[in-house]
Amino acid sequence: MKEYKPGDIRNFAIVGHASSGKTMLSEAMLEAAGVINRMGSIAAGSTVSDYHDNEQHRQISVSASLMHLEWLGKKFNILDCPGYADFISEGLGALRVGDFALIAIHANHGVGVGTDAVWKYATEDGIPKMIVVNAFDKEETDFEKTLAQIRDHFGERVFPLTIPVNPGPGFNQVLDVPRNEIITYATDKSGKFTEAKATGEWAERVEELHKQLIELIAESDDALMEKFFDKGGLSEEEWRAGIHTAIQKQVFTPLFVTSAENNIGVARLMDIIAKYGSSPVDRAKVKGVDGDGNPIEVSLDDPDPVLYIFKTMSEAQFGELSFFRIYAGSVKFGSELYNTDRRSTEKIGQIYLLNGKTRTSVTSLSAGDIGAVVKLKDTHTGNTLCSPRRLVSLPKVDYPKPNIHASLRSAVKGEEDKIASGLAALHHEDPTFLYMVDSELRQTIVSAQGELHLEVIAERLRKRYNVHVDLIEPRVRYRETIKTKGDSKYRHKKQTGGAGQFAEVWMRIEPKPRDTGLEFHQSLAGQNVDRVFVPSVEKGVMKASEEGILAGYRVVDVKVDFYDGKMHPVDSKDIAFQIAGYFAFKESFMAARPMLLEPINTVEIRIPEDCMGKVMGDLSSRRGKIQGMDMDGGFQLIKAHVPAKELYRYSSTLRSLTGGRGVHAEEFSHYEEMPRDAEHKVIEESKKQRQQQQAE
Ligand SMILES: Nc1nc2c(ncn2[C@@H]2O[C@H](COP(=O)(O)OP(=O)(O)OP(=O)(O)O)[C@@H](O)[C@H]2O)c(=O)[nH]1
Ligand SMILES: [Mg+2]
Repeated sequence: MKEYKPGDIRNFAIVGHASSGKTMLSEAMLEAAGVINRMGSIAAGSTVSDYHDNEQHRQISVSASLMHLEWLGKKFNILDCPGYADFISEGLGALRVGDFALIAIHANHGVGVGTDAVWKYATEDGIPKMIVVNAFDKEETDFEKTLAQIRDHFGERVFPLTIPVNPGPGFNQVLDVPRNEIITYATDKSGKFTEAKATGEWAERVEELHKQLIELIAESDDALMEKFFDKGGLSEEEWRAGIHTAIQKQVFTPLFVTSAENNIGVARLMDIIAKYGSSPVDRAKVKGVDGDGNPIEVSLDDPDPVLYIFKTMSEAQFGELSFFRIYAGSVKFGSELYNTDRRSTEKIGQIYLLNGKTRTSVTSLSAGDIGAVVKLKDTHTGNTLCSPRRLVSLPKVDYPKPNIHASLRSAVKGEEDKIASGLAALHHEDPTFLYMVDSELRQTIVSAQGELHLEVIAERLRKRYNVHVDLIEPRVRYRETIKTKGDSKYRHKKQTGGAGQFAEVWMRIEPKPRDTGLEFHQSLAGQNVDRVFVPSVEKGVMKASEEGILAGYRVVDVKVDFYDGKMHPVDSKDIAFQIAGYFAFKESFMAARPMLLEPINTVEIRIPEDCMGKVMGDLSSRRGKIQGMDMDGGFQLIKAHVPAKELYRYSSTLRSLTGGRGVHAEEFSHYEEMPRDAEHKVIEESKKQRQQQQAE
C-alpha cells in the first residue's frame, strides 16, 4: 500500500439532511475512482456504505462508514454519515476528524433542519464547508431558487462552481465555472466526461460568474487583492493558487451540482477536492491536554504518535473495531500505545483501511490518515491513544443530551447480566445513548436521540447479545402523601402455636411541606412501651412507606409521631413491634386523606415561529403550563412545566408537529398534586397489577 504524505490526504465527512443522497454520492465517487465496477443502489441495499442489515431494510444510513479511494494522486478518506438526527453522534465524530465537511442538499427539498444542524457543527469544529446540491435529474428542480434559499441560510458567499445545464430527467451536463466549460457526462454511471468550451448564453453567464469568483478569491489574500486592483484581474495561475486559501478561510463556500444516482457532476467535484480541498496540513496543529490536564499542542510533524478514536463499532465478523485519525507520528502493527483517558496500555493489532465492510490490512499508517484497528481491550469512542513518552488527550466531542426515554423489558428470566453488559458496550460505542437502572421501580430506563435510535439500540441488543427485550412506556415515579392528620391504635397479636407475639402501637401522623420527605418521632411518656421497641416501630413505618400504601409508590412529606402503645412482658419483641408499626402507619395514612403526587418536568422547546399554534395546543392537551417565551434567531423558545407522564415520546410528537424542525430538552422540576381522574387511573392500574402478581 502506498504511503501518502499528509498534504496528499483528503479527509472529509459527507453530512446533511436525511435522504439528500450522501450515500449515493460516496458510491458514485467509488465508481468514478474504479474502486467498484458498478454502482450499487439504495433500493437493492447494495451500496458499499450502507452495508448493515438495519440500514438495508430501512433504506437509510444508521452508521457512519469509512471509505477510501485515490483521485489525481490524492487519497480520499470519505466518511458517509447518516442524515437522521437520531444518529447525530456518527456525524459529530466524523466532523471532528474531517478536514472539511461536504454538505449534501437535495435539489427538490433545499435546506432542511438537518442541513442547518450540520452546518452549525462543522462551523463549531472550525472546518471549511463545501456544498453539493444533488438530484438534478429530478423533475421540478430550480437551481436559482435553491441557490437563493441556500444563500439566505448560509450567506451570500455561497458560490456555485458548477451549474446544471439540462436539469431534469436526462440531466448529464454541467457548466464548469473555473474552467469556462460545459462538461458532458457519460450516461452509464461511470462518471466519465468530455469537455467543450461554453458558447452562447452559457459563455456570457460563465464569464460573469468567473469574474465574481476571481474577485472573491482575491479577497482571501492581501497580495492577490493588490494584483487584482493593479491589473484589473488575476491570471489563471494566480487565482488557482488562491482558491485553496479562499476555501480554507471560507471567503466563499463552493457549491456543486450533481446527480449522485447517475454519477453526473461528481468527477469535477472530486477534481476540485483533490486540487484545492483541505488536507491535514491545513490543520497541522490541534489543541489537547497532557497527562496532568495542562494545555498542550499536537503538531502533525511531532514524532510521537497521537490517535483520536472517533468511533467504535462491534461487528459480527470483525469483533470490536476502533476508528482513528492520526494527528501525529505513525501507528504500526504490534506497537504499544497508551490510552490517556482510560489510563491503560493497548497493543495495536491489525490495522485496516476500509471500504464499508471490505477491509485491507496494512502494517502501518502515518500522520493525517484515517483507519481502523481491531480488538483494543479498553478503548472507547472519544479516547486518545498516544506514546507513553508523551501523554496527550484530545478534546471530546460534545454530544447532545438524549430526549426520548423508554423502559427496557426483559421477556426471559436470567438474561440480566447479558443485558447489563450489552447496554454498557452500546453506550461506550455511542455516547448519545444512555441507560439507568431504576431500583425503586425495578425498571431499566434507556434514553436516546429519537424513536428510531431507540429501536436500533433494542435491535442491536437483541442481535449482538442474543437477549429478548422490548421497549415499553416507563413507569413514572409518583409519590404518595396525605392531606390531613390521621391516627391509629393498632394491636398485633399472635398466639397460635409456639411463642406468641404482642405489640400495640399508637400513632399520629400529619402532612409536612412539599419535598421534605418522611420524618419519624416518638413522644412516649410513661412506661407503657419499652424504648427498645422504638427502632422496631420505625423500621415498620419505613417499610410501609417505601412499599407505598395507596398505589405502590414511596410515601413522602409526612410527620409520624409514635406517642404510646402497649406491650406484654413475654410476647413483646422486635418483630411484633415492626409489624404493629407497619400496620399502624398504613391505617393512619389511609385515615389522613391520602393522595398521589406526580413529577413535573421543565421542558424547553425550540420551534420555528409558524409552528407555535400547533405546539401550544398540544402542550395544553398534555396539561402543560407555560412558564415563559422568548425569541432566538427566528426560532420561538417555549419554557413549560409538563407532567412527566405526558412526555412519553414527546420528541417524536414534536418532530411530526414541526416537520422535523423542533427540538426540546426536559428535566425533572418538582412534585405536584394530581388531578382526581388521573390519580384514580394510576390507583386502579396499580390494583390491577397487584392482583396479577398475586395470581401468578
Ligand atoms: N433521482 C435521484 N435519486 C437519488 C439521487 N441520489 C440519491 N437518490 C435516491 O434518494 C434516496 C436517498 O439516497 P441516499 O443516498 O440513501 O441518501 P442519504 O443522504 O445517504 O440518506 P441518509 O443517509 O439516510 O440520510 C435513495 O432512494 C436514492 O436512490 C439522485 O441524484 N437522483
Ligand atoms: Mg446515507
